Amino acid sequence: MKLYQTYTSPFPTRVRLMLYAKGIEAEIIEPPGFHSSAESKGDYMAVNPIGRVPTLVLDDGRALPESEVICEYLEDAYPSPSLRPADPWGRAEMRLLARICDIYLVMAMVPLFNAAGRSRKTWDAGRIAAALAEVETALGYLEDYIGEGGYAVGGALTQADGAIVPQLILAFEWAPALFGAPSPLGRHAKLAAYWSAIQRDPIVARLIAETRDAISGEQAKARAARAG
Ligand SMILES: N[C@@H](CCC(=O)N[C@@H](CS)C(=O)NCC(=O)O)C(=O)O
Repeated sequence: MKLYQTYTSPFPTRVRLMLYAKGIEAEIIEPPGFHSSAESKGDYMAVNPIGRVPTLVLDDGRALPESEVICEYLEDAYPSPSLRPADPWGRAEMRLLARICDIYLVMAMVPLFNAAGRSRKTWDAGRIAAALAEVETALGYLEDYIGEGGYAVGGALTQADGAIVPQLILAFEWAPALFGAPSPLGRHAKLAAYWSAIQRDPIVARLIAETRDAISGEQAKARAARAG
């Protein structure tokens, strides 16, 4: 099995949580030239015509895009240990939290991702402030529904943690640092308690460390490119 992905991206991180938690062996492949341009994605477009990461490729060559679909596939194909709550209501809560991330939080972040990819000289302060306000609203939705037992739902790791944690790295750390805004952490008490507790889970700690390393690596490359 192969996972095409990049370590800076939140969606593949959600899939790696499944691989690590279930002990599934997969070759991790970072498509060369991925984040630069559509043209530079080259052969990767044949693997995933949508042109996004992640893509899971099975040993027989079948390829599956879309992080949530991949996670559901892995859960069905490798049911133990389960990353779904046992009861229907818990499963609904897990899917709700993942959906809030995908629809509200990620969409709110898009203008910030776009700005990050462009020179600071082109940044529109009004647009950035509006996007940060949208992020704040979406974090409020997560605050309404996040579990209070140290995990997103109930007392154990589920797919919802995989959806939420990478987005919180971006919302709590990456965006405030890049755009010089105060971290939203202090404004969402339940999310702050979750953030502090979830980092004690060893699988989540590994994912966070991988993401932070990848983000600082990219930032160092960007600084070197600007300097040179
Ligand atoms: N809905 C997709 C979203 C995947 C996505 O947008 N991935 C980003 C990276 S986080 C991507 O590949 N963007 C295209 C690019 O960087 O060129 C999923 O859940 O897998």
